[in-house]
This record gives sequence, C-alpha cells and structure tokens, in this order.
Amino acid sequence: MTQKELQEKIKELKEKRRAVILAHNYQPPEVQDIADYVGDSLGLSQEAAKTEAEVIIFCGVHFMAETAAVLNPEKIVILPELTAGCPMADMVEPEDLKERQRELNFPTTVAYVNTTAATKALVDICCTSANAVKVVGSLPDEEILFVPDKYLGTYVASKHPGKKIHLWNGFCPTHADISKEDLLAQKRKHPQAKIVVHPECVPEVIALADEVASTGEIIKYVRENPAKEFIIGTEIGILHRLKKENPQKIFYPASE
Ligand code: CIZ
Repeated sequence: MTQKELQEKIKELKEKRRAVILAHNYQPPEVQDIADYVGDSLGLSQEAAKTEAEVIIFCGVHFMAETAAVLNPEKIVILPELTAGCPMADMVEPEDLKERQRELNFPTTVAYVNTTAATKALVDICCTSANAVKVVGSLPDEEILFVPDKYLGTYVASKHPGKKIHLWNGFCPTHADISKEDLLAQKRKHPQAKIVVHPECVPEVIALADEVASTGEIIKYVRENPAKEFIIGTEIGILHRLKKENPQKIFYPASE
C-alpha cells in the first residue's frame, strides 16, 4: 500500500469510528500530516478535553495518552505505538518520590507533565515546559521539589533566584545529548542563524541560546522572528512543522 492509500484508509476509518487524531510536535512527518491537530502536550490535552469525538488516537508517548485518558474518562484513548515511552517519566518511582518528600519534610512538589499518572498523583501541581516558570512563580512557597527533569528545574530555578528548588536526578536523554560543541559547530557554519533551544537542554547549551522555548513557543518564535535561519535544539521531529509553516526560512538541527 502506498502512503497516500494508507492515509486515505486511515481517514475513512477515522470517520467511521468518530475518531480524532492528535499528534505531538515530535512525531515523524507522515504522522503529523494525517493528524487533526499537531501540538505540545498542553495543547493536545486541551484538544482532547474539548473534542466531541468518541475515540482519541494519541500519537505521542505513553504519559500524554494517559493524561488524555484522565481528562476524558468516558472516551476511548488509543496509543497507536504501545512501546512509545518517555525515559524521563520512568526516572521517578513513586516510592522513591514519597521517600524524598518525607526527607524534605513535604515541600510543595511540582511535576513536569512528562511523568506517569502514579507520579502526578503524589504532587501538588503539574506544569509543562511552556508554563513551568510561571507555575513555579505562582506558588507562595520558597522551597519546592521539582521532578523529574533536573535541567528544566535548573532553568526554572535560574528564573526564580529567591526560591530553593530541590531537583530530581531525571533528564531527557535526547536533549541531554545536544552538546555545546554541536551547537557551536552549527553556529560557526551558520553565523546568521538564531539559536532556539528547549529548556530540557543542559545549562551550557541554554547559555548559548537566543531563545529558550517549549515546542509550542519555538513554533511561535520562528513565525514571529524576522530572521531567516534558525538552529533548533530539540527533537528533530519538530523541523517538519517548522519547514511546512515557514517555507521561506531555513532550519538546522542543533545536533543530528
Ligand atoms: O510539553 C510537551 O509537549 C513537551 C514534552 C515538550 C514541549 O516543549 O512541548
């Protein structure tokens, strides 16, 4: 079957089942192209919450589909690729989190959305990469436990120097693999390009960026910025949407 035939078949089946297809910004191009909505986990959860479809096909990783299922207990949520997991979400064991909360005398705990529902059930508030700085700033507490991403937590802490933020030793292996050397090599090749990186990147990479942004914010920054070239420091799946929406601009991955 050709890709076109496959897409037609998916569309047919989607209508028959009254389904909606949601795809994360990191999905491969052919998946993004068949989706009804492409976005970050926050946007996708919002779409999932307001959809009238009976079936939600969530093209993302496990925690995202799980969040959609929590928000839509009466709907069927399908994760097409059951092995699609988030290694960072698996870096928190609920029992270890409970122990750390006890050790720190039960501080207000903030969980990044990249966590399992079992972890979310143990925390006070949840954030995405798009609103982590705001969510932490909205809390009156001076002492906070932030799980699981130590790099996102470090970035958030740099924006709230008055707060003591305890970090968890979790990280996204993909973002942690983007090195300062990779980025500098790309910048040498493309000196006019703006550097935009995700806050899950390591601090040395963040320090070199013109903009630190979630995937949704990267899309917006590129759309609104007059620059013609951009070096993008996040999962390369996002390049498809960036190129599609900005055919006149050029994008380079910070690292292959
Ligand atoms: O919130 C999301 O969807 C993730 C995992 C990253 C981002 O920046 O959009």
